[in-house]
Amino acid sequence: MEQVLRMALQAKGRLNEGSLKLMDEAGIELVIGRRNLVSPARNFPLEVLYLRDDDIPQTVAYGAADAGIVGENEVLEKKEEVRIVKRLGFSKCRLSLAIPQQTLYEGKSWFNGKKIATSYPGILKDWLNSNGLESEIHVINGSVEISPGIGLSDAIFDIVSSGSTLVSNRLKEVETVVTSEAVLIANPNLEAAKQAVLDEFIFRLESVMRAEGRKYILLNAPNEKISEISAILPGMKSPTVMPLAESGWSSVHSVISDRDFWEVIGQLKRAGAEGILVIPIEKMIF
Ligand code: PRT
Ligand code: ZN
Repeated sequence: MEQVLRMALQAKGRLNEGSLKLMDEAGIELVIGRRNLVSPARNFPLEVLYLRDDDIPQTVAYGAADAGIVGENEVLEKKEEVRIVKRLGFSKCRLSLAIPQQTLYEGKSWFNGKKIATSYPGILKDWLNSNGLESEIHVINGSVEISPGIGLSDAIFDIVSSGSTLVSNRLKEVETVVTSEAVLIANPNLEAAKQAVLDEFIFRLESVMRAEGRKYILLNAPNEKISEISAILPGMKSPTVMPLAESGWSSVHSVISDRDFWEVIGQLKRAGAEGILVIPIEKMIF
């Protein structure tokens, strides 16, 4: 019998939408809505268990779920025995130390003897130790950013994304301790059949992620210009070249990345390319 892989996802919050989008892009159709604790998939040997993000590392470490999607910050904080199998590129943020804007900051030793409010005492403690600093850690869950303003702490250690929460609380970021993004984690001792399901899931994710930021390009070129044009196009291998009905002309197909898109288009035009067509790519399978 085929093994069902149990995947823990955040029930609601910042990771939920991105996690469900990945399921969708991997072609996995979940049977029931997210209100239920468990949703089986209709067309893939997987079921989703909806949890609070804080509980995902432990659930995966204990094997109550086989895999999960969670912020790397939670994995680092909880120190549970899980494997990070893939970085997923969304929900990017950093864990930083911030102090009141008007305060003079001359380096890490500022934190000696200070009181720091955080929901991430584990990561903070490690950072303080590795820098030989001694501070008082005040653990609070939620609204960490208001604590210096109300006199509860001298500094905070919290998640920063755009930085606007810090600004509106008159704080400044002075040290970035770790960066984080959503990661796919797995139990370190998965049985082979479940590992095979996980591998297929990862293969599908990679096909989608590889396609992001790339475009398919088609253009027409006189035959004598094809080698020059091929040299401009990086592509997966060498470009596909097909003869056009009009003699002496060919159609050239390749893949280009968004990053150097306009530069490449300019070079192609100067090299004699015409009728350039650019189309989005959904998936790339190698
Ligand atoms: O209910 P549950 O426990 O599941 O959710 P939660 O409330 O604990 O977590 P949630 O949904 O807020 O965040 C889940 C994960 O998203 C985090 O663990 C991070 O990995 C990631 N993430 C990415 C963020 C942010 N960006 C973020 N900006 N998590 C929180 N924030 C908060 C931060 O705490 C601060 O209050 O947003 C504020 C800062 O944002 P900026 O843009 O103003 O800098
Ligand atoms: Zn949480």
